[in-house]
Amino acid sequence: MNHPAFAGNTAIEAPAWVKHRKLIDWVQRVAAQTKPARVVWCDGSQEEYDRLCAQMVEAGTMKKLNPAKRPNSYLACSDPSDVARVEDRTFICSQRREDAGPTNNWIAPAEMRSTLNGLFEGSMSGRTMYVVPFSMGPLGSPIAHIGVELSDSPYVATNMRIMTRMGRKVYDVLGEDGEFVPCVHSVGAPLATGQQDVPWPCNDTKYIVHFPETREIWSYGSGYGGNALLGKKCFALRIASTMGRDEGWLAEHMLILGVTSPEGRKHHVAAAFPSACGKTNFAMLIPPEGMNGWQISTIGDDIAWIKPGKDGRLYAINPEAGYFGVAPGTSEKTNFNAMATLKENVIFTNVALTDDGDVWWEGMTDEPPAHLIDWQGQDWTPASAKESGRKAAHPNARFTAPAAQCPSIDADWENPAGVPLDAFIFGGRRSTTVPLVTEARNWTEGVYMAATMGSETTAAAAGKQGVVRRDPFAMLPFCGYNMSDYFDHWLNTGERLQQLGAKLPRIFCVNWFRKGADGKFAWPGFGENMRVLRWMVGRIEGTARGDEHAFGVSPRYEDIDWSGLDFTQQQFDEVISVDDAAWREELALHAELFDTLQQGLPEALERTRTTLESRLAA
Ligand code: SAT
Ligand code: MN
Repeated sequence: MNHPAFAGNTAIEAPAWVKHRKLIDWVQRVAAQTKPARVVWCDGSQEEYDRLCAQMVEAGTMKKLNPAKRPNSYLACSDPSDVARVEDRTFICSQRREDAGPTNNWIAPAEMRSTLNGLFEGSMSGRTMYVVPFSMGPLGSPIAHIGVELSDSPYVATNMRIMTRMGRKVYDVLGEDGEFVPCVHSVGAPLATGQQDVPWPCNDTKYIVHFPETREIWSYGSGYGGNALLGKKCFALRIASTMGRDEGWLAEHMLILGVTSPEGRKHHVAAAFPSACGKTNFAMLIPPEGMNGWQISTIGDDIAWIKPGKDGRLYAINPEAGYFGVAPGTSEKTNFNAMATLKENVIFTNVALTDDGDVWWEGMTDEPPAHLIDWQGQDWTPASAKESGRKAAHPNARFTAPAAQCPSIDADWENPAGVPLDAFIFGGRRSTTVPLVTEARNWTEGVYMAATMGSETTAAAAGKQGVVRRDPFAMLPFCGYNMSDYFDHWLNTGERLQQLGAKLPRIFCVNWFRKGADGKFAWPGFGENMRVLRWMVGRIEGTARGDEHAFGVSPRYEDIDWSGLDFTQQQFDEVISVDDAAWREELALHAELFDTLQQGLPEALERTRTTLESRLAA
């Protein structure tokens, strides 16, 4: 075929710059099975990116946005059925069921391989298979790891170029026999000769499959986000968490930020919140009025790889190179830095298109535009929305943007050694019960807090929204092995570091989402979260005080810096109070969780639960 979109290295034969025999053999094997019409070996160049985008514009997958408004940016709208991660179709296929544990879907590897063999047979017919080499983490960093994704989706190839270090340079690191995680992805929509393609091919049958022992990923049927960009949740969390368990490090669903005091003292914090609970906003926080001189710098917004250094401290890198953030609710007010990051070179997915060729989503501006094309291609007006309740953007609409474009990006964000962590923060979305902030008394109680975290579900995963589910460490959908073993790994990591005489990061639990009797959020959140962060810094430095209660230490009203904010003691009580009756119920729910996780559950956690219960009774 002579189409310019297929220029470049389109033979199954590898280009000269690929010297890794096993990789080439694997590509040829997968091509023989999936039968693509052609194979493109991605080099990661701008020219290649532009070519693939142009091809998608022609195919109707993307629209090019008005270059005067949003240079070099695109809008992709997915099939209405393919808008979020599919947790019930996500599998951890370890040899032994116990190694996947009760929180993961498990199918025996042999059985799953036979299913996948059927599905992938000819699944790329009529399509192009892209060979996408990528590094999670700065190229060549001792904390980084390499993957190669074979995908029949140009949307995947282009998004991977933003989200990871993708392209030819990766082969230089790989050399002739370097290690990589093989990732195979097909949208599962083979094209017969002469058949007209659809803008967003996908399949009702979906399988997101991980083989932890052989460190392989196979994904079928979805073209969306975490289902298809396999470097992200599949590799950087599910497979990497297993690697971390085996090799003594941590792969976490955490943002990483630096916080610098007016005096210039800098600390680093990693924070775990479930999907669509504000990790990106927190990572890019701008301190509010009255807290001038404090500064937040962004290292990562979703995933942290954390390895112990020789000094016994924990060092974190962001394995990603871009942000795949939730668009709705993002505005100059809620996240100024994100809006600045989105000025150019962005792929938007499932947001609305304005009449002048730009994008819009709910919450971007106070006043919606008078007319839009919504994410499903329909005319949309504020009046029609009122009538039908239809959103202009899908609630899980996303932007894919290069991290380097973020104005608050930390000078050390690509430091191959990572940044030393001073604190971990864990937080869920809870309208009741959990106080604004609590510091754990010690590592074990902190691990307990993280393990028992609950959160109300969001649009980031398919399924019902707003129900509280336990989401240990915000890792429930992302832990690649038995959750109880994962808790054990955390407890052991703490113990090992303590034996080295290292100062462990402090552990805090936060909840920005408490609601008042009126059903409205009782805490202003966003930039005001700086006040909580400042208290944490005080705790790290040994200067901030608090009140000890059954679960740990929380600030009193006078322990928080309120300058520039009108927030009364009474309002504060509403977000910080610990209701004994509610907590007795909460502890009963923890017990239920522990029942499910019984097999291999560290005894220290059950012991902590009993201790908390008796403290509460006292
Ligand atoms: O779809 S993703 O997994 O990439 C985003 C998320 O759920 O956090
Ligand atoms: Mn996430």
